[in-house]
Amino acid sequence: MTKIAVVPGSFDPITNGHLDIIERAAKVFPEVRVAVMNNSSKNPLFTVEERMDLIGAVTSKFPNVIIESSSGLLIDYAREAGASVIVRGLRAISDFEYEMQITSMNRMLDESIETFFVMTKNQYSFLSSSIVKEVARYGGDISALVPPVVEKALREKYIG
Ligand code: COD
Repeated sequence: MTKIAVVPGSFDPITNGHLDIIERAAKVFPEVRVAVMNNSSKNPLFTVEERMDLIGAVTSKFPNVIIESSSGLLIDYAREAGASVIVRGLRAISDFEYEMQITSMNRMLDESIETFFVMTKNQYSFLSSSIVKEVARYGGDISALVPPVVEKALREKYIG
């Protein structure tokens, strides 16, 4: 029986698109673990702790959402968490190739853990943490793209 689902990502920082996926997962699965993966190939703006705090602040209304972090393989984290499902968001066709690659690799490593895909709301289909950081860096309006607490954190990073 499916009880625990993992929503993994970099979340650097969490956007309304991420939040949409987490909310949908929280409606379907009894327990959702949002896993901040410390992905060494990226150079993050926020520390893992900062990213976890921001996710915690914007998901506090969901009692079944737990925030954790891992610096290892996603599949090992999921297995240790006792999860049977990994939930990923899909925005556009361009996400497909990357998602297929990591899903196939994860399945090869442990075929007992399924990956489910959730399609984002149309208004978030262009949204990514990178694009939000780019707009914030140059002082653009990001209020429709991220929760207010994330907007404030981005302003503090870029403006001080
Ligand atoms: N709407 C809907 N979903 C969205 C949106 C949006 N606007 N923006 C992002 N998402 C989804 C993404 O599709 C993804 O499912 C999730 O939200 C997180 O997105 P990101 O960009 O924060 O995180 P990613 O995609 O960079 O995360 C990649 C991982 C860190 C999960 C991956 O690299 C990983 O598992 N790393 C650990 C090492 C490992 O196990 N690698 C896999 C073996 S190949």
